[in-house]
Amino acid sequence: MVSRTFRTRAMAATVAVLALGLAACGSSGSGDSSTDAATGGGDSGDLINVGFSQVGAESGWRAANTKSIQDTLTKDNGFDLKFSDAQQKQENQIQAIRSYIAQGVDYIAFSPVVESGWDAVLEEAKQANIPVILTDRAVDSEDKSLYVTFIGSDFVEEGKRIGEWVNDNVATEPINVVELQGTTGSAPAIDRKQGFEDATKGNPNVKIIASQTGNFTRAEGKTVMEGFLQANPDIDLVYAHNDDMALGAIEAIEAAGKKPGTDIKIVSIDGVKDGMQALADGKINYIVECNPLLGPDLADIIKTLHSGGTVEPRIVTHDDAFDQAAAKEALPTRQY
Ligand code: GYE
Repeated sequence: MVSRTFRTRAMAATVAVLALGLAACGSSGSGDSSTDAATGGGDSGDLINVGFSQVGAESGWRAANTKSIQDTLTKDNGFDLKFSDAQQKQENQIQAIRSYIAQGVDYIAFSPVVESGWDAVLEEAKQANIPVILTDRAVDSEDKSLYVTFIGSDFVEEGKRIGEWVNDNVATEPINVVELQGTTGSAPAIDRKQGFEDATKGNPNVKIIASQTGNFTRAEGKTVMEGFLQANPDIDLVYAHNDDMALGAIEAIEAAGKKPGTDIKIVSIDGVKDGMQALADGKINYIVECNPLLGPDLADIIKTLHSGGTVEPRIVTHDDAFDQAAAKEALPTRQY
């Protein structure tokens, strides 16, 4: 399959990058937008100019994703990366994309904070003949010619896998579920909700009694969970759309004098280190992974396009899933 080809090639690219990285130990920090602005692209020679607009720094997943992109799209690997953090605001992303268009970069890549409202700026990129690559999150534009490809996980599938695990392992008797949703309007929040509902709608034991956004952050996950606990004395399971909100929920549950993972079960998505540690510690019950290491695949896609090749319009990354025993086993060699 396409995704496997990319993974294999991406792994080869990673090895090459690592080797180069060792040789060029301490070379200039890519991704620092002020450094890039100062150098102005005038010294970039044959480097491929890429503008990347990141969602923000809302979670452990995002930190790992940013690191993967900055560690891979380096000068040593043939890239001049301009990187900006939109602080979870769509207007900041639109502004960053417009500035990349004005600078005449070769490629624009971005992870759209929400699904809607991108057509105008993507049309501007198209008019400027700058190919756009969506990483991690989708847009809902009808016009598929506005971007070359979308690389990232299948979020509906992630929610479905959580729902199936809940059906088999917890909802064998009636349960009250509270849901901590991701950022309102974002692809992973919409799709993970959908996938879970698809998997559990045929199970009369699953009752979702409350559902609210925690914006993918630990702090908001905690606050929303505190509200859920106050309003509902009888919660059996928390479905968190990411690990950070699950970790916030753990704090709220412990503060309320209950035992997370036992009195109230928790399932979440991502598989970042802190989440996996909580899973190994028995405070989370099941995690479906969402792989944030998209840098090597992104580099591979851009190099393919740059040498005149074509890529598939949708590239799905591979995700694992972990119960408590599997988390204990995986933790020592976990990369993020
Ligand atoms: O699950 C969450 C992050 O878009 C897949 O965004 C990503 C999600 C990830 O904030 O932790």
